[in-house]
Amino acid sequence: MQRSRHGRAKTSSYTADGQRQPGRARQRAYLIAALPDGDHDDLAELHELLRTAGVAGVGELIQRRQHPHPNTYIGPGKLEELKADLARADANLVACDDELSPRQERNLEAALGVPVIDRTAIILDIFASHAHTAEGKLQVELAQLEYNLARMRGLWSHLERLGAGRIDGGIGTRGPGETQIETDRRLARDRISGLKRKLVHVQASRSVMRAQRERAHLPSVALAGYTNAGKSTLLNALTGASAGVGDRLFHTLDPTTRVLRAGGRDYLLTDTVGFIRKLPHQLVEAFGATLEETRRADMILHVVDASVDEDELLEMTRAVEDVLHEIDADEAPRLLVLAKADQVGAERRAELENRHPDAVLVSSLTGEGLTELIERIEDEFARALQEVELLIPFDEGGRLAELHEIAGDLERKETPGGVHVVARLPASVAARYERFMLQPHG
Ligand SMILES: Nc1nc2c(ncn2[C@@H]2O[C@H](COP(=O)(O)OP(=O)(O)OP(=O)(O)O)[C@@H](O)[C@H]2O)c(=O)[nH]1
Ligand SMILES: [Mg+2]
Repeated sequence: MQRSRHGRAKTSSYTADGQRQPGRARQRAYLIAALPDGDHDDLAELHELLRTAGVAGVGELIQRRQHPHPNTYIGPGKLEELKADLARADANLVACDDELSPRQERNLEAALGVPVIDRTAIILDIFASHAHTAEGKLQVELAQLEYNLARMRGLWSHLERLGAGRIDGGIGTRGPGETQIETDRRLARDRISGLKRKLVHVQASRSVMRAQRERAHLPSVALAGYTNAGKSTLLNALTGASAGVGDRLFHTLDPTTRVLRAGGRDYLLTDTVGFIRKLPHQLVEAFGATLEETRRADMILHVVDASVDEDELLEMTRAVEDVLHEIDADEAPRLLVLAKADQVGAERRAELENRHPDAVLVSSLTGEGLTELIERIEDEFARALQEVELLIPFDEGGRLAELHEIAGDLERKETPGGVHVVARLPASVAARYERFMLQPHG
């Protein structure tokens, strides 16, 4: 797995429920996972997530079991072993590679005597510290609240039972515990609906921008892919933009759109949030509007870091495909872009060509493959273009300007009845020009 060790993210630490507490002593995490036999996953990615969150990994334990233990995630025997390991490594935190049920989390904490955080809480925390725009912050807070609401339910359920059992019916049944639960939940739900309202408001302005772009009918291309694959760097290399780049996970959260000019035609290229294995569903839901950019694209460039080995590459591409499917971005044509070619040796290069014959190998650093990538984008759209012959009356001058913008170079000739134009248009756009059509071409 390609992992660079330089560049440390800012330090943050956690309370048991995944809330970040800046300024506290640095956290030393022990990493745990329960994996079935034959699962070759390792904890490198969890290490990288923790590094991005500013937490040190000081040891790891992988238990082989078909399913995680329902009460304690790892089995009771291993739990004892882990407790001794924690003391030896002087760990003050346990980080689990899966999302834990509230019960598992509570039991683990009770047994181990240190805070336990799960993969979802870590990812949410990273998102929270990388969110800059109003929309990004609101989306992350919404995801965190949804996550906490589920924990709250679990956390309080034993108190509820306690309250109900203590006094059977009548006045006083609603003990302080239960009242508190309901208050907390109501507050959380109120906050969630408040956030959703604010988000609708914030997103309205972005959809105005999108509507303007769509009116221009420029073909749109979205960069999608695993986090840290090199999407933002590629956007910069292709368009001369200066989108933020960083060797840390989830550097980009907010979409950036730039114009890519190729073959006399403009394309809109959008870079957006990266994906990861086991991407928390709360984030997928909360980031619905951001992911919309990918869903609405006419074409998707699936960017993958080609400097990793084939198994890892397949796993990352599969994780991305799963999310694309989950957000209904299945329909647009997809092109696999193997990034960071400068990090790939001759042997692996041959293997990549062999295993991914349709993909394009590029390096944003050396510029290798970028011309071919642009050609492939042009080809993809050219295939979907339809040649039309139009007669635009002189009093519809606006139409001509619009056509220019959509179709780039036009073949045009002034005739007594108007401007005679031959243009290659996307089918959807061609339909809008039907009344000017002289004869459709194939
Ligand atoms: N050697 C090499 N490194 C690259 C290349 N492209 C990107 N990188 C590095 O890979 C890291 C991640 O690049 P980004 O462009 O931020 O990746 P991203 O896919 O936008 O990542 P997120 O926004 O975090 O999801 C940075 O350290 C880049 O400098 C490349 O072509 N060659
Ligand atoms: Mg990025």
